[in-house]
Amino acid sequence: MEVEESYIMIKPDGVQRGLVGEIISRFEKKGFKLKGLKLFHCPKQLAEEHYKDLSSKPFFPKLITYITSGPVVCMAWEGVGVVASARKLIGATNPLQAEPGTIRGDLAVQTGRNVVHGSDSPENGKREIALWFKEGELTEWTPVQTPWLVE
Ligand code: YYY
Ligand code: MG
Repeated sequence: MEVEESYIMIKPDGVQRGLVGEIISRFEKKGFKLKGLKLFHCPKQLAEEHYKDLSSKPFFPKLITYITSGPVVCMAWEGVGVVASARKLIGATNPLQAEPGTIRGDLAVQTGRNVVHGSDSPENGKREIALWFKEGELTEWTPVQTPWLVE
């Protein structure tokens, strides 16, 4: 398995509902490395670029209104297999179908308020991190726990 990067974002409902610490903690405890973190109220243009693959969907306008309705928490996480693993930690798109123990399964009820985003491929992880973070906003570092997580 490769070291990959995933763009994880706590959506405006997660921020407003006070779930920031809870959500960050799940990725931290799993053992991934945080490389970038900021609170950010995103402009419509950026939200549209981020979700451009969904621009023809009927829910697209509502999705853009939701994502731009308040600050989000933008994160870049790195680790072996982080993209697929983060998607498992997040759970199914529809929170009512998400397994208990996942973020959406435990903390949300509606697809249109599903509290968190996670990249769906390593390529999109890179693309989304480059989209949401400016040069100098990402930090390279070695957590002391690394040798206790990776052989
Ligand atoms: O990757 P994931 O977030 O699980 O789902 P996507 O199919 O990429 O859709 C992105 C985003 O769009 C989803 O998290 C909520 C919203 N959405 C919606 O509001 N209604 C749908 N029927 C499908 C998706
Ligand atoms: Mg997606």
